[in-house]
Order: sequence, then structure tokens, then C-alpha cells
Amino acid sequence: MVQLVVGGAQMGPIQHADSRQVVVARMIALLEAAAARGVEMLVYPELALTTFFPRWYMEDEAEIDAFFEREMPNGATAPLFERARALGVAITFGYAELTPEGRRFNTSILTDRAGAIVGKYRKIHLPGHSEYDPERTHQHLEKRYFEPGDLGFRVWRNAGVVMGMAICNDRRWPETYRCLGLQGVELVTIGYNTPSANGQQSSEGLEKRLFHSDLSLQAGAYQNATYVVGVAKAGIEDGHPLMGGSIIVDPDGFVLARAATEEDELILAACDFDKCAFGKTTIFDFARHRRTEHYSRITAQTGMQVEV
Ligand code: ING
Repeated sequence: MVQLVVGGAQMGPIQHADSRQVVVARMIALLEAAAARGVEMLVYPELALTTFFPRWYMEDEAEIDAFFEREMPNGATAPLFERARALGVAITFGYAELTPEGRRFNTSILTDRAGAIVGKYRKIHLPGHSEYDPERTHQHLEKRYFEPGDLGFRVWRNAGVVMGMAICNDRRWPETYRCLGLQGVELVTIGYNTPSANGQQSSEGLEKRLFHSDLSLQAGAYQNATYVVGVAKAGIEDGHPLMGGSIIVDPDGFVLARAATEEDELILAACDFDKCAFGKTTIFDFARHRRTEHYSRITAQTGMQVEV
């Protein structure tokens, strides 16, 4: 039987002016609190080291690159890796990655409980736009600052558990979970930064956004018999609200823990990964039930085509 106490380290707002050092100190405080409560695997949000900078339109390359990390771990994050190793807690967190070749990705890493990086994922589904959009109440320029991920959806066996990573908008696409489910995933970690209001549709309020986040995470968990942990960076960043709503979902789709605030907040649940087996060997026994001869449209066609 494989059990792991999994924690979600929801983070409150990070202001444009906040230094990496200040942010990492907050992450270490969450790590300490988690370890004190027996957490063995801790999930941080997307872009956990900086403010959600895709809300800003920038043209100056140096100004943009200031939000990116050239190596990981690095001077600012080494204390976090060190403390996680000392406490024996595996961690995953998101950050903006600048590669030696000058490519930019919205990235997430996964460590083992000895603090070594065992996995990397680069966000595949980038929402938003690439040019300034005057029609929007706020910009969402992920397509401007990041390339689509080039590492695919992968899993790693870590602390005895088959783990996979996704990031934010990925959680809204069933393909994300099924690509991981087909690899036997038992824990999907998804950090997110989700604006509380829609920049294009003012009627879509916070309640509907929180519902859609839950719906996506719970469906992904149930339909692939896996645990899913969704962790927010939340609160008001330089006047721009991000929603909270961090949750831990079990393989039946039930929510085991939910954040109550939009601040730094720890949620946790003791996860028994044997619970994944029932779904994977009955209702979602993919080998027995899937009819792939009828699914070709999913990869052959990108956009909707109405032919009737
Ligand atoms: N943020 C948002 C997300 O997918 C979004 C963007 C919000 C898209 C709501 C659609 C609806 O949660 C990121 N960073 O992807």
C-alpha cells in the first residue's frame, strides 16, 4: 500500500516589487508548516516566484527577462531546495524558464524527497493573446511571453507514486488528464494563477470561475482514477485580483481539502494511492473499454468544423 501525505501550498499575492528572496521565504514558511503536519509532498502554484507578469504589456527584452530564471535551482531558490531536502519533503512549483538558447517557457519542476529535480514540465495550453488588446479590462499575454511546452505530458515514479504535472489552463482540457491517465498517473499536480474576473466577459464572476476550476479538476481526477491537486496563487496583485480555490481531489472526484482564503494557506490530505486501482481496473479500464478507432478526430483536427 502506498500512502503519502500531500499538501497544497496556496500562495497569496506577489506584488511586482516583491523580491525573489521575500517570496522564497514565504515558500519556506509554508514548507515548514507542512512538514510540521506530516506533509511528504508539497504542491506550489504556477509562476510561484513572481507576480503574474503576463498581465503587463512589455516590449523591452531586459524588462521581460527579469521575470525569468536562467537555471534551477539558483541563488534565490537554493534555500528552498535545501530546506525541502532537510525536511524530506518532495516539492513542485512553477516558474518562468529562460533557456540558454533564449527560449521562454511557463515551467514546473518536481523534486524527490531528497531535493533532487526528477521531472520538468512546460505548459502546453497557453491562454490569452500575444499583442496588446485594448478591448480587455486586463491583459493576459501568455502567448507573448511563452512558447507552448515542448516536453509533452509525462509521468515520473516519485516517492513510490506515479506523478504527472500540468499548469493552470492545462486543467481545462481533458486531453491533459487522459495523456497522463494513459501512462498510469496516480497524482496530477496543477499550479494556477487565475484572474478573478474575465478580461473579455464582465458577467463571468468569481463564483462561476471557481465552479469551472473545481469542475475541471474533479472531472480529470474521476475520469482517470487519479488524485489531482490544484493550487492557486491568489489575492490582489498590484490591484489585479487572482482567485483562490485550491483543492485536493481523490480518484472518485471528491474534494478532500479546500483553501478558505486568498492568502498563503496550507491544505493537506493523507492520500492512499491504492484507491486509484479500482477505477483503473473497472469503469476506466482503458484497455477494455476505449474504442480508439473512433477517436482519430481528436488529434487529426485542431479547431471545430461544422459540416451539417
Ligand atoms: N490562467 C487562466 C486559467 O486557465 C483563464 C486563464 C481563466 C482561461 C479563465 C479561461 C478562463 O485558469 C492561466 N494562467 O492559464
